[in-house]
Amino acid sequence: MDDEFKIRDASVRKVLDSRGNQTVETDIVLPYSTGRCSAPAGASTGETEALAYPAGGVDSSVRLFESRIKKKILGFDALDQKGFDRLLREVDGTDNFSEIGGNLATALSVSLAKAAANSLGIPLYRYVGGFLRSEIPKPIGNVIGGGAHSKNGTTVQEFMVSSVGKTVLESITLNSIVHRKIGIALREMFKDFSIGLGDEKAWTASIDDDVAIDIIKTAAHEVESEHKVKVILGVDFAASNFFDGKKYKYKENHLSRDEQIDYACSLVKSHGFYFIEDPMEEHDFEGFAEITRKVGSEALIVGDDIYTTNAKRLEKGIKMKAGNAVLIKVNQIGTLSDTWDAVNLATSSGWKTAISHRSGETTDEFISHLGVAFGSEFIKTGTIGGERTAKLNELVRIEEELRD
Ligand code: 2PG
Ligand code: MG
Repeated sequence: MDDEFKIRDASVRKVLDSRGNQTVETDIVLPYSTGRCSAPAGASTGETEALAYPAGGVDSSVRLFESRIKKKILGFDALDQKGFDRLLREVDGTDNFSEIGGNLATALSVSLAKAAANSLGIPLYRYVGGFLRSEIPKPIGNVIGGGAHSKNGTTVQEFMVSSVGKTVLESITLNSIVHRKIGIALREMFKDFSIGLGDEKAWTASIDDDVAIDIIKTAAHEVESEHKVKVILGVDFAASNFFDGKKYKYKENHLSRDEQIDYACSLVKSHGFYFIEDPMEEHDFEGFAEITRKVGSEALIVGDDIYTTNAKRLEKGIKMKAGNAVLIKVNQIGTLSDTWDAVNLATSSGWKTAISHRSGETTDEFISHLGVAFGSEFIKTGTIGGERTAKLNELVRIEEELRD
């Protein structure tokens, strides 16, 4: 091994995420470069995702890093990403990182890749994805919602838009114009009362989901006709959060499983939605399969909580045709190599991938690079707010580089 890639130092610190909660940030230091990554946090988490922190919280992760991890990784070859990720799994010893914390594993794993890329003098998307990658994922952002991301909002967690501009800058600008229009419409309805912003800076108001559907369609159509672009509509039901074991409980209606399937299909058939995430609770593979059979030829049926970026779970879903796309979040599984395995399996099986932020974010922009490296169809990362625009603006820079 070249000494140039030997880990010379490694450290962890506590920083804040966008909800004001502490999270971990790690530095991996090589002789001529450093890689730094801070981990995000979910609010609506899948049952099978990596545990963000061990029982003692962020402090436990920090202590474990100092006492058990640091000495093992010093001197390690930064080009051996798989070996490094395997080492993290060995030190942890569980299958969901409940010992050292999935967020510490995520931060270390991505820091290592960044350090190696920096030493080689290439951007992260090239290091992970190779030199032939040239597509930027379509940015899709949450503009109105509720669920676990805000009290008093819609039952459905996220209503999203993806404007298809000629450049990333045009697309993200138009997404934010849809966001602004929705704010104006809601203010009009509520005369300035009872509206606010959720964790991802999407609008939140005490309205029924069907009203939200009308509002987003109106705003999107206005932008389509004013700017002559297509605006793709998306939704993340995050359905596990309002399934009580028997019914899908909306504010007014309580839907049976079959009614929920029909409702999800109606968003595609009657309202033109294309991106349909987690329409059923996370154990209902068969429900996902039924929706895919019914509308999968005209829409993406995207699994998030059901797959948790886990290749094993995804294998089952692919066999059952329970979806045709998967949401990708590194800290659901804990390492870059495991994320790569899930992406590879999805892509080689003809499924699309959508790289995603978490509702609690930092300003780290690694998902913008990974979205390009993975050849993702979409990148889900909000429309406004510093921790969201950090990623969107990085896409603008990457597009500029790819063009040059
Ligand atoms: C989701 C994500 C991101 P969270 O459900 O897709 O929008 O939310 O990070 O809270 O899991
Ligand atoms: Mg989701």
